[in-house]
Amino acid sequence: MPLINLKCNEKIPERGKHIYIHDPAEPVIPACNINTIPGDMTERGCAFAGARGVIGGPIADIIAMVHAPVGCAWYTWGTRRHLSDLYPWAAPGRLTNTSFNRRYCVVTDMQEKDVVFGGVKKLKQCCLEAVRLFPEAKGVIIFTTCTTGLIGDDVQAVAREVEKETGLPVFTAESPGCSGVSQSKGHHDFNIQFYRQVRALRERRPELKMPETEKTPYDICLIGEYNMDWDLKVIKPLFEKIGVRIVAVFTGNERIHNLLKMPDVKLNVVHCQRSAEYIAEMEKDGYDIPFIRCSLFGVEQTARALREVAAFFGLEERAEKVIAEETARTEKSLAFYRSRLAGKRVAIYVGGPRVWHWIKLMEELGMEVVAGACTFAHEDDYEKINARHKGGMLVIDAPNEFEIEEMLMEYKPDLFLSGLKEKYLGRKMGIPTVNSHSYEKGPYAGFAGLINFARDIYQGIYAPVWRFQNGLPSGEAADERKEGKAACQ
Ligand code: CFM
Repeated sequence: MPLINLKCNEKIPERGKHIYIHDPAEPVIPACNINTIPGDMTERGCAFAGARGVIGGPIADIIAMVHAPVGCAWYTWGTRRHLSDLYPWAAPGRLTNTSFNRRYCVVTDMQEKDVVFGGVKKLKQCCLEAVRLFPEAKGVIIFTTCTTGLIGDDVQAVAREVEKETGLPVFTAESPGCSGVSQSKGHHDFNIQFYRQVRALRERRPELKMPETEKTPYDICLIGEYNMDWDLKVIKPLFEKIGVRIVAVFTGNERIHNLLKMPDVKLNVVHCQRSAEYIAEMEKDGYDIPFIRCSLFGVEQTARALREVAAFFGLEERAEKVIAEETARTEKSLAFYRSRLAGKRVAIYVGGPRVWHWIKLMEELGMEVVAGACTFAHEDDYEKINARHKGGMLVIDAPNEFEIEEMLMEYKPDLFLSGLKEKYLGRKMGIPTVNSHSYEKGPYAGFAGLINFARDIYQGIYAPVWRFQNGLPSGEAADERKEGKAACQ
């Protein structure tokens, strides 16, 4: 079936071109990555959120200087967990003194007079003050937002001055909130600007490149992996066991001096292909570094990723051994969850990629994705969804809250993989939710992560609280859950 529209869109029929039911015989790519229709209560974020929150923010040892009125910085606080500090056991020896990065948000606090007369002086002062306050910082990234973007402060000039005075590398990420249709624009902006600035910095200061003597033939960079709830704790050892070395992760909990070595690797492995394939493309053009796309969720996809990377380096044998060991261990733990989750119907609402990352994973657990919504997906994300799903799934591009509600009412899923905002909607309707952005108790990636994911889904669906459910939305799913409750008490 091609495009459809939902009942709630009676007043905005244009939304119809964003919604379809996937039919493999007649795959549809909906309208996407375009302006929000005026009056549509979109759930999208701004371009700055994409640059600061998603990509720049996870770098462990830089000061993320937000050049903006204070409200923009507030948005950066608490949006993700304070990873560096809370879980030092996760990567021993790598995480000292980095807690400032997640514990504080640093902002120039632009006032009316700064907007009228320009904020560059204040920005420089703030950068110098922040470097003084956080001596452990190894670099600075200055982010502009709508206000400073519109008044046209020359933040690049300030960056050069601060770099000169402090000796630290100072980057700029100019991606004002209003510069694109969603946070996706901020991903793109950050990729392009960071690539160019790293390139220029390496030319100005060649000592920052990786010395030839330190290079190995098995060096890779993991691109588009942001270490949600310590996903890297399970991902890194897998690659290390097959014999490759991860020189840098763009950008999950990575240190800036490693990111400056990105052009020194032999292969890029791209996980989130929405937010970071841009930089892999640029490295391919600029430095001749090939890249491989992968999904590191679920047994089948993780195994395929390891196989493809191993094949590139001629490490197939080691990879097969790792895959066999890990699969056997995972299967053992999964048997129970599979028996409890078989046949459950799932709705997913995330940024985009995790819909296609997880279709196969849900199948591995015996469940079926019946509906998926993406905040900022592009054409290639919908191509990937269509390629992975067998058909019959409702797909919504850039949904508004009413559409999410209708999706849940109509499809009555047994599980809603959602974000922090929408989970309340799901729970009020009696539908269990699992936080699909920063997880409940992760990591969820790789083999070991799948077991955590299955456990959290199981605990959600079979939580005793559903006993008090008042029948919304009633039906089989709720009855099954009632039975399940009895079983787990
Ligand atoms: Fe990539 Fe991500 Fe995602 Fe994303 Fe995100 Fe995310 Fe996401 Mo939340 S980088 S596009 S902007 S996979 S934060 S780790 S879970 S919406 S689908």
